[in-house]
Amino acid sequence: MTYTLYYSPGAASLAVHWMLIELGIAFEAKLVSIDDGAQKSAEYLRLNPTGRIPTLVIDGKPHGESTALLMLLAERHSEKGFAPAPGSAERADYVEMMIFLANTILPAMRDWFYADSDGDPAGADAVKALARRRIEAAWDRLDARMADGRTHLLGKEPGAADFLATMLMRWSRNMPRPATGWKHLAPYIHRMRARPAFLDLYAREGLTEWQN
Ligand SMILES: N[C@@H](CCC(=O)N[C@@H](CS)C(=O)NCC(=O)O)C(=O)O
Repeated sequence: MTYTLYYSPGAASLAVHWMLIELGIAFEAKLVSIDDGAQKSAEYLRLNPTGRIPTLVIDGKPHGESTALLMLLAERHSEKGFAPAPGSAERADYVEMMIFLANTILPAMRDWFYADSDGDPAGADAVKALARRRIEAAWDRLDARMADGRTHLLGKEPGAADFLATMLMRWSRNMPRPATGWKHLAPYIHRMRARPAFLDLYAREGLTEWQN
């Protein structure tokens, strides 16, 4: 199995980069700097016509969508236990959580950060206000889930859902109400950020903000 990740520091590639490190498998990481607009280069668009990060080339074939990539990696390296096995009692919870993160929080985050450029700048404030409401409601929902004392979103063990959720929580760090302000999310975030692979990820991506 061969993997090449096209990433930009802190972008939606972060969860995939993190999980590749957690898996302890060989992969190549290629920087496509959003700050430099490299995601719109002809070379990158050939791999990912959406011009968005990430792309993961799996055995020679490029694929996008961070959530799908996490689910694929969990499936291809199932021995690591980053997703409950198909048919297991825990699988439904996992699928529901991944779709919630991908379908509710990711698009709201996109609206929060890209309202001006994806849409009409004149309506951006309204788009951002709705996005903020959706994101904060999502933190409420995840906080309520963690209130039973579980250490990770699906129970005791970390997995694909945690890498994705933590990345999304990180993106809220400069929002009016960052995820770290929720009672049960704060210790969860602290736990996820203490993982050696998270520190390794930060070193590889040159990130400094939002550490324990
Ligand atoms: N649904 C996609 C979202 C990808 C996305 O919006 N990536 C952002 C970075 S977080 C991006 O490429 N932004 C640059 C741009 O849109 O030009 C995923 O989860 O992979």
